[in-house]
Amino acid sequence: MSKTDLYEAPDYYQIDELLTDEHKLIRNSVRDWVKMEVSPIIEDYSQRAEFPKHLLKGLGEIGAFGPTIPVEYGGAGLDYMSYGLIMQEIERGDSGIRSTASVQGSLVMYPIYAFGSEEQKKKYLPKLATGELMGCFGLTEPDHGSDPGGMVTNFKDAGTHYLLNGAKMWISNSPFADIAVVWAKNEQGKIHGLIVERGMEGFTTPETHNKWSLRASATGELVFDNVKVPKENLLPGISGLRGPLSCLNQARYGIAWGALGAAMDCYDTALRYSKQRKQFGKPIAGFQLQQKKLAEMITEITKGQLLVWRLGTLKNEDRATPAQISMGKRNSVETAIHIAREARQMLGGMGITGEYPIMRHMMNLESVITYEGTHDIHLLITGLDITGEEAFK
Ligand code: TGC
Ligand code: FAD
Repeated sequence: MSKTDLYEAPDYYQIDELLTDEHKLIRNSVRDWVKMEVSPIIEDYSQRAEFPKHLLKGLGEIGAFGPTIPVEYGGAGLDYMSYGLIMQEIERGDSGIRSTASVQGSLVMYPIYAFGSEEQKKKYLPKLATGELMGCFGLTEPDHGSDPGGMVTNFKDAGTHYLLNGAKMWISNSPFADIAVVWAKNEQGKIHGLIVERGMEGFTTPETHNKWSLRASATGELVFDNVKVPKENLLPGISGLRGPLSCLNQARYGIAWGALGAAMDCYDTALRYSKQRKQFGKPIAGFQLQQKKLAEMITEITKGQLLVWRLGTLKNEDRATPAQISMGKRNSVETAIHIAREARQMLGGMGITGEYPIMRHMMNLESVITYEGTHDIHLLITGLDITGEEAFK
């Protein structure tokens, strides 16, 4: 199997000129790391449905865990453009590896940083930043996915500690995570975040098998059977559904950039293949129908690149609204999944093999279009934002 990564990033509108030298340096170093560490092994791990755990240290070193968390807590202290570029490059390699980074940075480190006590920040953040400690985020339940406000996982005040009961499903990183940020209702029905540590009695994390998507990412459940959670593990700075949903803003922002990375890889692969592959005596790149596909791909990628660049600018100025971030996530993933499907066809039979990354991206993106809010939920978020009329319920 060929493992040489010939990737050349498309930049049709010279968007590089909108980036600072620091942004380009960060982007290029992550791009090199992905070529060296991810591309050579990812197909095999994906085929075996195994998470490449040995990448965790490197992900910590390139600043993928909590890029925007301040340096005093072990983060990289970078801006949101850098964060986006890091996610773009990692997902160019594989959505599952980007998932691991998204969960760690946006869904575990962010809530501890934004809503945690000083003790919690000092205890967890520096180790999460290096990957020495890994985390997961428990919001979704078997009966409450798009509607997380209906959750039934709950905790009671038991005097010296809280008693946690319930179950979470579809949790990225759960099978190996050391800690879980879990969202549960108190006796008054108010949602709070709790840090649950592996090893607490009654806490188990069974793995979910037989996935055809994100096969190189570990997914599982979180099961709480009368788990005694110390009171100091409650995140003191937030209550209500706004808590977990504000973490999703961070992760959805990263996906808006990341999914475009997967799209760029599919386009680049299809373009190169079409110039080399000959049928009827000439490269298939010379046929109008193949050119239409490529022309549409680069157009959608370019529109997406401009959208996430603008979103990054707004995010740096703390002006990006949840609805704008939602649109970015939806648009990039839809763009990517469509490009992956078209690119796969351009490779003919070769497109279904692991010789090329396209089919893996295509299958991965079926999860990405579902998690962090499904495509349809994001349409409804935009619908609500522009009409003022809620259509969820
Ligand atoms: P609703 O009544 O609209 O809102 C409840 C409270 O939350 C506030 N809010 C937000 N705050 C910050 N950011 C956002 N994006 C927010 N959206 C809403 C809202 O203002 C309100 O605040 P307050 O103070 O007035 O109480 O809530 P709803 O129950 O009607 O639901 C709305 C809906 C459907 C949009 C929302 O629940 C939703 O986004 N559903 C999708 C669920 C989802 O995205 N789950 C993701 C799980 S995590 C995951 O998938 C990780 S995958 C990771 C990986 O591997 O990469
Ligand atoms: P449902 O909510 O049951 O939706 C089913 C269908 O109904 C969808 O098409 C949806 O769009 C549609 N629908 C639902 N409500 C409406 C409505 N009001 N109007 C119109 N259509 C509607 N969750 C976590 O908490 N942490 C994680 O780390 C995590 N990682 C994940 C990893 C993977 C690989 C996957 C697949 C999921 C992960 N999730 C995680 C869960 C993910 O966020 C949910 O799958 C997602 O929010 C959708 O919930 P659901 O699967 O229950 O689908």
